[in-house]
Amino acid sequence: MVVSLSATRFQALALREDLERNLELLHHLGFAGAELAIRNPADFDFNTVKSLLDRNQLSVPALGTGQAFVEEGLSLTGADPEIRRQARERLVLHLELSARLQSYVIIGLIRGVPKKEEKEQALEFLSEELGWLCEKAKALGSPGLILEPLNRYETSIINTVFEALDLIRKIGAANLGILADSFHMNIEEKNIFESIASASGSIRHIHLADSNRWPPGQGHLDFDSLFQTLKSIGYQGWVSGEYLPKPDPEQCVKLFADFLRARRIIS
Ligand code: LER
Ligand code: MN
Repeated sequence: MVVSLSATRFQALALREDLERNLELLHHLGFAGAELAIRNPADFDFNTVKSLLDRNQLSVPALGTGQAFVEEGLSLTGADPEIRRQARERLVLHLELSARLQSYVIIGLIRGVPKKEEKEQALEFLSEELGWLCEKAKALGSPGLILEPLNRYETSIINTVFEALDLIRKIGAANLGILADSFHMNIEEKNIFESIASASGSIRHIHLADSNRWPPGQGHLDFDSLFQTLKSIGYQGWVSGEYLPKPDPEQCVKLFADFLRARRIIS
């Protein structure tokens, strides 16, 4: 499950703020990991967070970074070089933390939301910044970065798995992969399963939400075919719940745990 360490305007987050209580809930329900959404790693004491994770036997597969854009406007493609510099600097803090926790660093909304006429330039900035960050990740001992295609209502660049693959090939860094989110894919992909299969070597992490961004099982996405596809490509990574707190924050996590348990994804 994705867990935010602080309050945020980003809505598709069932669990936020009370980290101690949220991690206990996840442990109690049988989850093996907590994906941490962190606006600024400098705001948290590593040892405190790590001891809560250890106490609840939770790994951290990935770190979310989008709140730095949503709350502060930091963007890798901002027209202002100072904004790009601050975004890069912030992501270095995420990379340092990711090296300590052995998690991927997510490139979602931190890539920014360029206007139509800025798109071409923005893709050049993104390519340059990601190339630099991938080198930095390697030097720091981080597992690397994962680029998340987001639907067209959230950003104007990298909406599909193919566009992500294309950029990754151009950058040519082995430690840059894809985070595939079922909610975004349902809006943008011609065929979710074919897209996943075509990017099999690059898919490093999965976000699960149903068609309406409620927990899996509460909409009309075909998750059994999705899991079958992941199995067929030999996917060894995590699947992480990122959805709206519906019907309410605790109930939706319980529903998701039952959904995963029925498919033997958690025990
Ligand atoms: C985040 O993982 C996500 O899916 C987006 O909608 C916002 O970054
Ligand atoms: Mn997502």
